[in-house]
Amino acid sequence: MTTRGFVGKRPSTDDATRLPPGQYQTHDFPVLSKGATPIVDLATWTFTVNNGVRPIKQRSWAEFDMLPKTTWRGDIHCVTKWSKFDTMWEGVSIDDVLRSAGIAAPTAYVLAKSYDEYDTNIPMADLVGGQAMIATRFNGAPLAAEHGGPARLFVPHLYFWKSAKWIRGLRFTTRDEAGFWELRGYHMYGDPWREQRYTNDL
Ligand SMILES: Nc1nc2c(c(=O)[nH]1)N[C@H]1C(S)=C(S)[C@@H](COP(=O)(O)O)O[C@H]1N2
Ligand SMILES: [Mo]
Repeated sequence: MTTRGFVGKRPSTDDATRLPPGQYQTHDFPVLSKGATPIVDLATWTFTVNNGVRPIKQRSWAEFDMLPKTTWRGDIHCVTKWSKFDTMWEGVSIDDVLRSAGIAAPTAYVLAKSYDEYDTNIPMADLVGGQAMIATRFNGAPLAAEHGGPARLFVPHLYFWKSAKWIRGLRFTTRDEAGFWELRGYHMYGDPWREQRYTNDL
């Protein structure tokens, strides 16, 4: 048997099973933003939960920072085809955000709303049960501004555009309403394992 010099070009079997279809592994942390990084001041930062247009709970940074913290370690997948393994995140789980406010989800869908006017839709079922958090730290340090600091939504089982940076709140909606990228051809759900990149992907 001869080897053909491909050693090191293919991912190891272990890495290959961790890569969703069409993805490659990167060791960088690319920045993808629709515009400039907004200036978000902790002194005036608020996190608001809305039922439709009606605010039902608002927190300052000081209030938010007192909520119990959770950590998550694993892989993230961007629709532009990079995946990054073994990332570490810390923040407040959506379960704790709601529980501490005494809120039971009034509808089945959420629009995550951001300070740069970005938004993205996620079913409520994908935000609970420890699947998502409002992340404030990445790999042991405060989340950098270009990656969404001071706080971003983090939903690692969906493509990374669902993890809204510079989050300012969650809006419960009765229907599954398209957000910024979903209105521009991207998939309403965005499961990397089913390769749901674009609107008409099954
Ligand atoms: N508020 C906001 N959130 C956002 C975006 C954005 O432009 N604004 N871009 C999305 C996209 S398309 C991706 S792939 C990820 C990129 O996150 P990163 O810059 O930390 O890699 O953030 C998502 N969240
Ligand atoms: Mo993206």
